[in-house]
Amino acid sequence: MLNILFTFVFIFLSVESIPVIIDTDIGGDIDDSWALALAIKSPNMDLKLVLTANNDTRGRAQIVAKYLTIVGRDTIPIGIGVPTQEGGVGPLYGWASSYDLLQYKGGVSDDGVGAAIEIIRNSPEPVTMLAIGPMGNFRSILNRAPQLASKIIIKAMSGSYKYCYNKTPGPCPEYNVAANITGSQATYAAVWNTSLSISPIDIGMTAFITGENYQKLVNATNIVTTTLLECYTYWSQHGGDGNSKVASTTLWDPTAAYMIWSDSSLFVFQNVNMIVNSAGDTLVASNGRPVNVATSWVNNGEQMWSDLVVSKLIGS
Ligand SMILES: [Ca+2]
Repeated sequence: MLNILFTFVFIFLSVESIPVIIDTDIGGDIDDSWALALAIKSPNMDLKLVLTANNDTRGRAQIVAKYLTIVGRDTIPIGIGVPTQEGGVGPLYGWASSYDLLQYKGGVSDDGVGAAIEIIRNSPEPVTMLAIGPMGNFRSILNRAPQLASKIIIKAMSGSYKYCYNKTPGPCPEYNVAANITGSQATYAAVWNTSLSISPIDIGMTAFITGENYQKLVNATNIVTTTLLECYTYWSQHGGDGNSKVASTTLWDPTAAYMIWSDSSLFVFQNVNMIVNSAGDTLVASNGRPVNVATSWVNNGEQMWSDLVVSKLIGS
């Protein structure tokens, strides 16, 4: 009887969902939109907040709000993160520029970092943050509520390990790190609930969906995926890249989302100590904090990952 009870409890716990905050610079590259769609399609990710990062964070929130409204997930709160530098949103902004944030049902917090802090403080369990933009909001959380770091788990698209862009030998300043070096330095140096997990350039540079697999997405009829492809088409025609009829662009950010919705078995990990130097390089260094680095794919991992992403996105 006790065994049956334990089995029941185990099954119950294993399907329990993970509280997640997405920290995104959606609107610049289209891969954030893919990560958001995948998060919505992942029942084990309990989305507590979508927090926008870098540059015009209010404009980015308009994109999130329009997307979540169309796909019927407009009960998820949105937080406007710390704006940085001069600079706009990127090629996707026009798609949502007329969206009125006051209309958003789930509520938009002008102090997005404050909203994140409240959610983490009130959560009975650690909160996982999907970090897919420059890390200014993380630095702000550390400044405003340093005691909460022990309740935060971070899965990030960040850094460069052995390879830089175009498979040139690395490391080098990866975009998210280089766009906010002090934010990344603070994030890599902090003591979180568990070691920072990163999916660096080494992984993302070969993450694509092409061929027959991509055509399954073109033919998909569910609103999450049709709206994602609508965004991709708009983005590619307004200064972005790629051809939304043929293939995805490089799916950097969804590789970090994969570390939350799956067991990460398609990645080979190494635990190393890392620092972020003043140029934005992510360097192995004995005085760094431990980082769980996805260093490479398992054999045929990219193809299996593409299959997984597609099956998620064509599901009802
Ligand atoms: Ca991003």
